Amino acid sequence: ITSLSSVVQRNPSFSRLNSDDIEFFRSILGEKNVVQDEDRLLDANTDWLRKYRGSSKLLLQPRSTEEVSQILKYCNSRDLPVVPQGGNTGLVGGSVPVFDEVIINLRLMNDIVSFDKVSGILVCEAGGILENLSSFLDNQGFIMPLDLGAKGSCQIGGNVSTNAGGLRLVRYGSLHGSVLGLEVVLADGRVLDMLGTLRKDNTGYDLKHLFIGSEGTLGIITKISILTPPKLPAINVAFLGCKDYSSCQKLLVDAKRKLGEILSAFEFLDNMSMDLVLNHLEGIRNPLPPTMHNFYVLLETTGTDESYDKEKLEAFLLRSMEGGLVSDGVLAQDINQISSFWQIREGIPEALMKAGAVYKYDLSLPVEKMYDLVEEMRTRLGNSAKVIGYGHLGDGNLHLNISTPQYDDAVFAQIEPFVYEWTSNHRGSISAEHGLGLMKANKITYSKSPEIVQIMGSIKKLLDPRGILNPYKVLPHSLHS
Ligand code: FAD
Ligand code: S2G
Ligand code: ZN
Repeated sequence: ITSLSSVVQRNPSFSRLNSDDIEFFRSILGEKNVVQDEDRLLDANTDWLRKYRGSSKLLLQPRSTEEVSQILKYCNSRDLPVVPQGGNTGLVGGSVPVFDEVIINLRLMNDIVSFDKVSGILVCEAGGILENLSSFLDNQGFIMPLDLGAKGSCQIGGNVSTNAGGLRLVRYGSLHGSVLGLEVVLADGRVLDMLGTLRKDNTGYDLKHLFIGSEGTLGIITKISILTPPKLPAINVAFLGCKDYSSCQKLLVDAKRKLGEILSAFEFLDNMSMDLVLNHLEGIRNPLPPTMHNFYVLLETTGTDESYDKEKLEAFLLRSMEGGLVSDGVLAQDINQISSFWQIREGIPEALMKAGAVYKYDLSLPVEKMYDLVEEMRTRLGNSAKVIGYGHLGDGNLHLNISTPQYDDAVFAQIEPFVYEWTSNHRGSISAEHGLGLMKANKITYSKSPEIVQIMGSIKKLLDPRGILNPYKVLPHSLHS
């Protein structure tokens, strides 16, 4: 657990919670949704990585936009800072308090407001869990336009707030494209109704985009309207072995060209990632014979015609093997095999947690350069740490993870600022999809110019003048009021 006081000082203009506050919150939320229970607070104060822990004394669970509005109006007038929280699966310390901020969790706001079966437009409350929304849509013949390993816990409000990428961005694009509208409550309690369900609406500045990826610092997202793709019948998944990284990268270029519109996921992992999963997770085995493949690719296609897609994919795999890009591979024969392939890829974060301490770097980099950083880190760290590389190769997103038995400042000093400087020198992004949170609040200038960061600060000041929304996160501490 990072000692937070070393990272940032508590803002002296913020008030401390008192018994009148508790009475007020009880008067609008009722007793049971004003949570002061120690165990539940410990859980809500600690992030998924168990790396960050706040000291909040209060967790609020509103049931409606109106209640969120009343809470924020009151907190704003009292200078009480808050942390909006969804599934608490964030990986940059953004979803838990730094000090005693009031936690506002939207888990009770999980209604489906409407679903249009013709357009596929879903309007739902922000507390809907991604997996539950996916099952609701599955019965309607649609799918969510994103999928990630945290689907069982993350909320769609958290996904929008972090502009989550995930496993299918290569096919369905970013939430900036699929989110059509938002309802957001501002720090002073005003409710912004931007909940449009139109594909096209060019009337003025499209403000909803400010809130997508704002990580709880500009407003609390309470409703989302999102375009959901139709569920297609033909899903095929291949698990491939490659001898080197350049083969993975060339395979990606080929797949985009030869599989074209049916390609729906292209994930890669190195053999160290595979070893971690095999060593730390039960019941998972390598689908390929253990001859050393240095890299693995999980390739998925989704289309309308099973035999056509299978034929296209088999021809592609055969050509790739003949061309030496693929040294071995297996095409899933049924849904169980498909999920066993996905379990390997989606199990890596959990395997890393079981292996000990982990330093995570979620980077966008030019695909041809991406793995050079993993190799440079291995050279820098020698055998003081395990360095693995995996991620969404299809959209140029590397998950560089450095695993040690426990957190170690000497290792940390070898990693930062080197990783950020390397990324910046290669014109990459120091946060591809996880956001900046607390972990990278002071690192934003590795990927954004000071002028741009200043304008972000002005927008933050305009929307949250007292700075009560998720303080100490995203923007450099010098910019927080
Ligand atoms: P939380 O963690 O609760 O909060 C995240 C941020 O959003 C915080 O800053 C919080 O203040 C803010 N927030 C939450 N709800 C709201 C709201 N309603 N209004 C305003 N602000 C809000 N991320 C990816 O992008 N791609 C992946 O592939 C991916 N895989 C993952 C796999 C695992 C196993 C795990 C544990 C995490 C993974 N993540 C991934 C990270 C995480 O799941 C995402 O960032 C997710 O979008 C967070 O959703 P959440 O509901 O848990 O939000
Ligand atoms: C994933 C999870 C975070 C990590 O699995 O796609 O986003 O680096 C990641 O383990
Ligand atoms: Zn990811």
